[in-house]
Amino acid sequence: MKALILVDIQNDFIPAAPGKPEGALAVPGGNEVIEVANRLLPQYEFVVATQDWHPAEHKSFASQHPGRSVGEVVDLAGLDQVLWPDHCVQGTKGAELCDELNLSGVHEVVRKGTDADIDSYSGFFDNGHRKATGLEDLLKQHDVDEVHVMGLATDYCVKFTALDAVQLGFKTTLITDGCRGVDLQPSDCDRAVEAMRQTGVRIMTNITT
Ligand code: VGL
Ligand code: ZN
Repeated sequence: MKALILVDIQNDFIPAAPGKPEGALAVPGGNEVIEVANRLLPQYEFVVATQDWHPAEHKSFASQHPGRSVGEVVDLAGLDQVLWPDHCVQGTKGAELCDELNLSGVHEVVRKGTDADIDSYSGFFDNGHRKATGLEDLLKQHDVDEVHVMGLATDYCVKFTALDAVQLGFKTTLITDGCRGVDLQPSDCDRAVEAMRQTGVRIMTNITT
């Protein structure tokens, strides 16, 4: 079976709009993926949304590293860690999946990044591949052998979710028009798509399934 994975379509990744505050880690054009998701999700028998879900003192937050600022890289659990603004804090409005997302078409939500001491870009594992989130088991329970991946952000959580999906043996497609990225460095998103392609992710735009 084929599943759609919606990566981190949460308020904190969405730019300001009339009547809506800017998300804490707003991804340029992030709002534009919502209509793509809503158009596609009725076409899948199984839809999973991932949710970045950090404790308030998460070590990926620059605020937890005195003297450091957003965008700097530190060592965390032996891994390079980009420091982010506080975002997707458990229980906050910013951590909620976007209101405009048609949640009635989402069958399961998988939370990640819950351990304060390690980040989790992938929907499957933390960045050290130490603990699984349960997404792989969930997909296998539903006899999923193929996943289509879209959401935020192309160069972080979408990328690592798609790479892990391939590594776990799922036939994996990236829906590029359903993704937007951070581009902390110019072309990060282009490089992320290329890395996915080279690993075996099928790259598709304007998918109609
Ligand atoms: C993400 C940075 C930090 C993402 C999550 O969803 O791509 N990026 N946390
Ligand atoms: Zn995060």
